[in-house]
Amino acid sequence: MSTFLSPARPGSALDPDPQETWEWLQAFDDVLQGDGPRRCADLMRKLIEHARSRRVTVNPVLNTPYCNTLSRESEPDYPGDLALEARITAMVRWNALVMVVRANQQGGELGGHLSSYASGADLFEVGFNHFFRGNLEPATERTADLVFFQPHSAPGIYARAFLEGRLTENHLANFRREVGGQGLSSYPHPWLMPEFWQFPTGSMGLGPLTAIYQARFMEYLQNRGLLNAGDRKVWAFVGDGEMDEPESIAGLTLASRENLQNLIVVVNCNLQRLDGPVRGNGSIVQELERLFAGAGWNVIKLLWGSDWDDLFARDTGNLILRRLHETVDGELQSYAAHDARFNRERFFSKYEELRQLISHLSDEQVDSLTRGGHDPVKIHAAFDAAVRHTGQPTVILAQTKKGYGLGRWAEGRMSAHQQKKLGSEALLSFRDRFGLPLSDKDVDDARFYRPPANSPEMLYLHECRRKLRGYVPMRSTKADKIKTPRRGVFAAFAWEAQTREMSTTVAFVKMLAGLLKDRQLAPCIVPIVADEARTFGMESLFRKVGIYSHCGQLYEPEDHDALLFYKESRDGQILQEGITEAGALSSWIAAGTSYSHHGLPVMPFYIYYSIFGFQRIGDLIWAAADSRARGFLLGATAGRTTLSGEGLQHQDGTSHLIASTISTCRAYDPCFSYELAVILEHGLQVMLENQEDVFYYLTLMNENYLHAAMPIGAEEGILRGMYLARPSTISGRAETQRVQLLGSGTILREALAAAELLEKDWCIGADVWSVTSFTELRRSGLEIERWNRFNSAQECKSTWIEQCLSSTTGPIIAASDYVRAVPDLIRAWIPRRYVTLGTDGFGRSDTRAALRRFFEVDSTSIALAAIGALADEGIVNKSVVSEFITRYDYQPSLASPWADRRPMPGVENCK
Ligand SMILES: Cc1ncc(C[n+]2csc(CCOP(=O)(O)OP(=O)(O)O)c2C)c(N)n1
Repeated sequence: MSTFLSPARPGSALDPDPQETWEWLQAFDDVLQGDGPRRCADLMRKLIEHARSRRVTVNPVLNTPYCNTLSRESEPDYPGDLALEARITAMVRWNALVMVVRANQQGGELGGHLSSYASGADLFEVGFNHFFRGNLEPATERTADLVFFQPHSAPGIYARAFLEGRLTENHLANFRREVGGQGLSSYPHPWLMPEFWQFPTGSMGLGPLTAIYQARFMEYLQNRGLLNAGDRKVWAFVGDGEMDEPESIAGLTLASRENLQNLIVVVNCNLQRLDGPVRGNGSIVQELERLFAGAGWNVIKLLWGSDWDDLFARDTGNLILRRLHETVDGELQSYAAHDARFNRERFFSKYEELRQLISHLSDEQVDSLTRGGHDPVKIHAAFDAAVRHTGQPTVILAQTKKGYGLGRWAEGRMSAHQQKKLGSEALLSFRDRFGLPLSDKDVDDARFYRPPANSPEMLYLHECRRKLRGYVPMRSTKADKIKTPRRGVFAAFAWEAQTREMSTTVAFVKMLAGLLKDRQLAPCIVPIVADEARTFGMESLFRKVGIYSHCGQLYEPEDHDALLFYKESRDGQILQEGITEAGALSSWIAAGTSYSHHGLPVMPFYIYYSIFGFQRIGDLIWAAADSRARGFLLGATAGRTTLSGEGLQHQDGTSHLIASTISTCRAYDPCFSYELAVILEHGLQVMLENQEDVFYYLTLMNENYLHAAMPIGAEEGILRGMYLARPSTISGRAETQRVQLLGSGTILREALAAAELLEKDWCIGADVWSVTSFTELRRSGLEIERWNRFNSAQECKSTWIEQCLSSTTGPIIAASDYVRAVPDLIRAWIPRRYVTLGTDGFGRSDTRAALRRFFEVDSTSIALAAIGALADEGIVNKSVVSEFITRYDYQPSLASPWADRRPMPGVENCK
């Protein structure tokens, strides 16, 4: 099972001098007896240092034996009434069980899980009765701990809230029946249950990662003097199988590096995941111990219940440990699934002395030997030690049984995770095992149970929560509104036409610097980068607002004599996360939900390479939306052709498409700095003054160009998604020879150039529309479409697209630096022939001009598409198209850029 095993008696074949070994061990035992464990540890440390100074290699030992870290002697007295708590836990277990069973009696389509909560129930209940602090209501100042619950344990959390009177029987009866109201969401979900759940943990791995960054953000706010976090804790309950997700372990060293003593992770080690054992052929507990200890965490192993204490004490030969270290998890799972006879025969009878050791125990006693995660006394001791521990984050590795209490139908079974239905025999057996006061008929009817309000259980339960200041989980949204500056204050430069070229990234950084001068807003701003600040020209902020470091700056920076030196400080404002987009986004979530968790609204601006956003960490962005996070995401170096030389892995052609799938994400692709300023001003107002639970995604480019002046009255269109940026300059000509060109982001400039070309060389009039957001246009289009469907008796409403385009003439050509599916998002509301151009296919490295020609989104390709559309309408002669193709040297025999794939059989490739 593990490399660790300390045999009691030296003298194995591998020991060349048993006598000498024995003398050393004897000497150690003498010190232990005389001077205690601390002295022993000191001596060991000195010995190892000595060995290393003599160049003797001693590999770090990161494992301890397979037993509890805390000794019986170190356990504090249990502060509660164990018998009452056991009865309360039994009731919660029952209601959780019945909730899932009833949901599945309706046909089995709703699903639900019994076994995860069954394994974690005792861990949660000790937390609820003695540790998890809540907020007093009404809460202005938050005092609550932040508790991340294992997602599949949701039924148990609902069942407790039912006992507490926070949920009704009707709620429980509607578990997983959310449509129509009164239902409970399958997993923790702040969007669906905004007054209850705080953290969406349903996607494995995101809970552990975001918990770490929540703990870190609390320290950040405290160090910046914005929050008095006191000794509030972040508790994260995660599955042992879940620890396989890369995100679960991505933040471990950050937590220890920053001494996050406010963080406690409890891994529910039931040794099983969905399909089978987590480490059938090894030991997940020992593996996680090495991992966390190596990452610098305080590790507490909570493996065995109090009834094992006596066995370990009598086991002077360490035979139990020896046997445990021979046992892999797959076998431990079998012991969980089988009865005392099996365990006695298979586990204890391997060595005669071991068999003897338990010979005084009856089968019932062997059967009831508990794992640490089911013993409230042991759990309390571990939680208490974790809460008191200073200087490090703590992980508690709690060994439990999956499906605990569900008997032979699920306990320790391979199929435990998928078990959703239990027959009446199983329910009766559960009632008897946990001594529930239910008649056979109650059991048969699968009735929920809540004792009378004045029962000792209910009085006790409420008293425990009163002492802990309120109920958990509970989500609050009370926070002050923040007055936000008008755009003239932070972006005065953006209104007039510019005389110097600039990228939208630089324009944004200038605006951010302007916002950081606003007295009221400035402290609330949280700039976040993942090691790309210099790429985006943000180094000027280093000196101005400083980079956050929990320990200040312990070195003189190489550039200390420069004006914009690399300044780290405890009250630094910038979160410089290093190369971890997942970590940076987790910080962004923590900041974006601060209004709820701390009653302190702040405004995060996370700027990153846009390709490494929705594509790389899209699931975290979903979690942000689920969390009702507010803030700005700035996808910089965006688009497929603006980044030119960087090539495929850096060129983003899809982020706007993915952004359109997240309903709280307002995505914009601005071209000119005035557009950016209007959107920023509005976004700040929406999120900080109106307190709407939305976030903004803005794409920024690094392409330098001259920025135009804002056309009068363009604001509304900028925000709605399109406005007329340039009316045709040809007037009085035949209105038929006219096209409407739609461009977005940097490709708007190509559309403007195409209009010039069409008008100058081909006598075709062109109006140019800046589409700041295809996604917002689509969203409002869908709304209006639905409204019209349901209100057919009334006059039809028209979409913004129709309002813009219906009085115009000519085919409509839209070009984008993203895949064509982005401009295609609005096809349904386009009143006439619509041709879309985009950057489908693989990207590649070249100059911007070459790339735009390659993807056919440059000005000539837009003009070609316009002429082609006019030809298709019969307005211009087809020969004009051929003439254009020849004049601009297009080679129609080349395959289309998106045909990097083989043609489908029978379909001729585009030629
Ligand atoms: C990212 C992701 N992948 C897969 C799943 C599906 N899933 C739900 S629970 C589960 C097993 C969980 O096992 P473990 O973490 O050990 O928790 P347990 O239920 O055993 O306590 C899986 C694979 C998911 N929810 N999220």
